[in-house]
Amino acid sequence: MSDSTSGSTGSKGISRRGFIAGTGSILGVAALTGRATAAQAAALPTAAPITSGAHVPALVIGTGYGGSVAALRLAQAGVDVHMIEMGMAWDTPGPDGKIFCNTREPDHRSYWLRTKSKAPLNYFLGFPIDRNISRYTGILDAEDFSGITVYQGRGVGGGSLVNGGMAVTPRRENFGAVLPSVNAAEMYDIYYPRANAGLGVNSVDPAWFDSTACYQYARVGRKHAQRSGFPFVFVPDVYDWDYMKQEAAGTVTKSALAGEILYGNNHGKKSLQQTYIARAKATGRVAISPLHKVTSVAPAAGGGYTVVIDQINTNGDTTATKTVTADRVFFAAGSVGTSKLLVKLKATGALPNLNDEVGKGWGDNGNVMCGRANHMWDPTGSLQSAIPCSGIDNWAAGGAFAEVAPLPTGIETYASFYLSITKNPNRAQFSWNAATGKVDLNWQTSWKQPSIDMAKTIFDKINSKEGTIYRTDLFGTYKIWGDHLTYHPLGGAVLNKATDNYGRLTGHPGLYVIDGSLIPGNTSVNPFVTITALAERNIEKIIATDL
Ligand code: FAE
Repeated sequence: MSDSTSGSTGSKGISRRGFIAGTGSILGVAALTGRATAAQAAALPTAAPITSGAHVPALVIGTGYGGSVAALRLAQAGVDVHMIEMGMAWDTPGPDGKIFCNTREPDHRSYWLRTKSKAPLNYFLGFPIDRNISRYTGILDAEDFSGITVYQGRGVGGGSLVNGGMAVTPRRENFGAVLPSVNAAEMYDIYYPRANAGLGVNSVDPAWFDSTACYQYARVGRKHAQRSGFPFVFVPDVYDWDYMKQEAAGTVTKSALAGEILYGNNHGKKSLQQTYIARAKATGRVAISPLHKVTSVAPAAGGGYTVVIDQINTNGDTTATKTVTADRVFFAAGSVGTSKLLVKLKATGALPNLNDEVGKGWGDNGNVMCGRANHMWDPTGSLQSAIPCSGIDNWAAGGAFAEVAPLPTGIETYASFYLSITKNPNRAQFSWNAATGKVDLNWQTSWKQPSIDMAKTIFDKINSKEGTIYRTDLFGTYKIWGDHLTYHPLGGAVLNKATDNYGRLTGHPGLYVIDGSLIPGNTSVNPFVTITALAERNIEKIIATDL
């Protein structure tokens, strides 16, 4: 399939019957939790990149969770879709035979257009650990704003390529604060189950967890949490736990047990490439153009939208600029990508009717990191699975949910490491800077203080009980808190504010937001299941009523 113009059913041709048929297949495939292998996914039909002058019924900007859900469901309803992705396809092994590099040996594949790595945990024993790399369109973008570095996945699959796969549905009693305008009963009865099935979410076998060396760090985390009276919870994941068992048994190539996570997993993890995107490609109606970056969307003279796209090479240079038209455009470039585009397009007059909510309501999901120094008799293990599987839930009492995170260094560190998600109330705004021609974000590092205070409700108590201290060597010299970053950007085009209650952008019919920018800054847990479930809800309504 080329640029999707060939399909017999344009977006305007969707009938109610076609939609119902599409829904039937949705329900059918939602029952599947198996995954395609990377090789199988790559073998599915791929399209030539989009050509200048093409007309597409539906153009999706970005291939993360929101974009993949939109593409699959539109295609199942008979709409031809073209997905535009600024990152690489990540379907071809490098000279070492692997598609992705591991966290211990980051090479050019690790970072998006950087000449030095920028690891989230960037010191060890007080020494900096970042290393020089050659500039390349690598998989992890550490995007710097004035007060925060926002980590994001780049490539076909978006954040699913680099994340820990922790697939957490928020507690129902917290949902009202997460998405106040959304019917919780529908979400918990229909869309969260659909999202969990579509993503292939599953849980660690508790008996194996109790016996395997690679989760000793999490068992130490459990012991310390429980001795201080905190609820310890297992967290579901999209990693294939049977594969991990085989890794531990030494019968398959190691991935989670070889430090693969932040720069991609070569085996075991069900990224979107193995789930939603594989199924979208299998419809024959979805084409993807990697290394293509959308720079403009504006109303077209004859209806629909004119979309301007830069094709880039692996050095980040523009090699071609293409102009296409689309009947409908779905913004799925992630919270930062979508917000930056919309703020720029409103300010520069390309989309003048967007409302003043665009760019507002951005939060960091309250992310803050810290480590604790354990006693010598409490080792956390030299072999650590890179896939976290547990957390400490002190949300109700202290406003913090802490992942018990790995430090997969390959050596004994005597450290417990945590990524806390906290109820941080601060919200930032994106704005257009005409002088630099860039979009700024006004987050301030000091706005993390509420997150630190909430995380301390857990770790001060554990330290006091265990007679232990915070590590001061992981984020600098004598620095306890990793308060300079987030993995979980959310908001910037908030549901029912910048858009209607289903993601339709105000003022420009046919434009939709369908990613993490709809969520107002916090999900109380790791966000991608909620992003996926909300996208499932919204696309169902859009297909039923707009097409
Ligand atoms: P996202 O997945 O970011 O996809 C957006 C896509 O759009 C990307 O592929 C971009 O390259 C592309 N793009 C951006 N701008 C353009 C443009 N102008 N033109 C073309 N393409 C563009 O968006 N969440 C969890 O729930 N559990 C976890 O365990 C977890 N761990 C994480 C670990 C790390 C290191 C990171 C970075 C994130 C983690 N997350 C986790 C967050 C999660 O990956 C994130 O919330 C989702 O990926 C966001 O999904 P979206 O669909 O909003």
